[in-house]
Amino acid sequence: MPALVLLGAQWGDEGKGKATDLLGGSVDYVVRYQGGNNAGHTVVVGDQKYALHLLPSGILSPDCVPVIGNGVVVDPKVLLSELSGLNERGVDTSKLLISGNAHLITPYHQTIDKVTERFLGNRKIGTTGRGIGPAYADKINRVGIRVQDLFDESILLQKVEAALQDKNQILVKIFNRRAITTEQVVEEYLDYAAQIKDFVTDTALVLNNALDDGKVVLMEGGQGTLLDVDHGTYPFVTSSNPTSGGACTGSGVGPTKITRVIGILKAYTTRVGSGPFPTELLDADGDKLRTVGREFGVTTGRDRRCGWFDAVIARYATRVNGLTDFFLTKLDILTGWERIPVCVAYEVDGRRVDELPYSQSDFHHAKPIYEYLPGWSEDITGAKSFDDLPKNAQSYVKALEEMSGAPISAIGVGPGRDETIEIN
Ligand code: 2SA
Ligand code: GDP
Ligand code: MG
Repeated sequence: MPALVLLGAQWGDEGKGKATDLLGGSVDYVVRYQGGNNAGHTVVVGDQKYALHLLPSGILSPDCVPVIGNGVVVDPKVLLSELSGLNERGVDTSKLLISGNAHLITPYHQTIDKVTERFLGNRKIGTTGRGIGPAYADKINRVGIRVQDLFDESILLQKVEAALQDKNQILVKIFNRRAITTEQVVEEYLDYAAQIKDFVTDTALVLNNALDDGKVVLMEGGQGTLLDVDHGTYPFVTSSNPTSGGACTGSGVGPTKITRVIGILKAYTTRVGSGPFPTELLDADGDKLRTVGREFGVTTGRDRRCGWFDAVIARYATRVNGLTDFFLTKLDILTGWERIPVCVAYEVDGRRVDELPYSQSDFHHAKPIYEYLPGWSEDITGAKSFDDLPKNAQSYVKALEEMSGAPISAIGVGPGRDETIEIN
């Protein structure tokens, strides 16, 4: 099994951190390929809970090499504080590798992210405010600063100066903010350079050599399919490609090396930030899902919007990612409902629609068409095999599998590593 991809099949927070950690013991490298510290991946090991933002979840598996790929945007301040936080808890982070081609997030990116949101008013995206979009904008606009630029002071100076020219115009003239000086940024970033130098390398070369040597590489997505800048609910998306194609561009590993693409799928649906969400529950049922499922942002602490499972989205994720299988997560959170609605299709302007509408307005108008599946009341957190699940929980899983277009190979029944049912 050479390279595999693990990604979010919905709007993020499906439980990717736990799934990556679960596979961590059997893989040699875990690679983040997009996003940055907007991500919040929770891993529970025994009685210890870790919230990872920029670091790949494989950092908690001692034999695994964690890699920050070229497709990631790196905030070095956050990186260093995340590393020291883990070190204080006894986690060895010395194996970390960071691509010299990854782009840097700077304080001006964060400022622009926050003030842009403010100016958008009720059209705001609901970003995490971490500077992700502005950093990717600079990358595409070819004025970004890369990790490798940190190690040549004169290049760093030139690049920061060039990048700040238009930023300062915008900050001062449009947003009425104080200008940022080149020296300020360079001084701060040279200090980070010294601290991260030993981690930086040509990660694409390392990964391809490892694959040639028969090693196993797991590429871990941040956010989710519907937050993808190309395939998601644009403009209410993040500024990168969490979908499987992004794993190739964001790591430098070609598609012919990938043999498995796992979609992490929550047994219901959540979303953070603005944008359409057909099965969203704005009532007591939504509050119940949020409370029981502890659906709060790992990075920002925001309430997550909650709703029922949406099979149209799951089928779409299967299609655009070429999924081989799903891990179904948080089935335990659905315990206690008499019947559970599942969205099987949409009604758009009086028509039944079975596929995700590509038109933004149609998706905004989409109303869920529900089927109602019988619920269960037994506690399932101790279930070790599929047969341990109550019959109605088994039927729920089977129904979701049939509707979603790919087999379910694991089921989460609790946040812990061992609270997982593997299906062979
Ligand atoms: P950004 O900051 O530019 O990436 O925001 C753009 C949209 O992407 C959404 N987004 C996320 N959605 C779910 N989870 C994310 N990570 C954190 C978590 C979120 C948090 O694990 O809980 O703590 O709020 C994540 N990161 C980005 C974001 O909500 C915008 O809709
Ligand atoms: P990620 O961004 O996809 O890694 O997911 P988050 O960490 O943001 O959110 C998922 C939350 O669900 C975390 O608190 C996990 O510990 C938790 N979790 C993951 N799988 C399960 C599960 O099967 N059952 C329960 N109850 N919690 C889970
Ligand atoms: Mg998350």
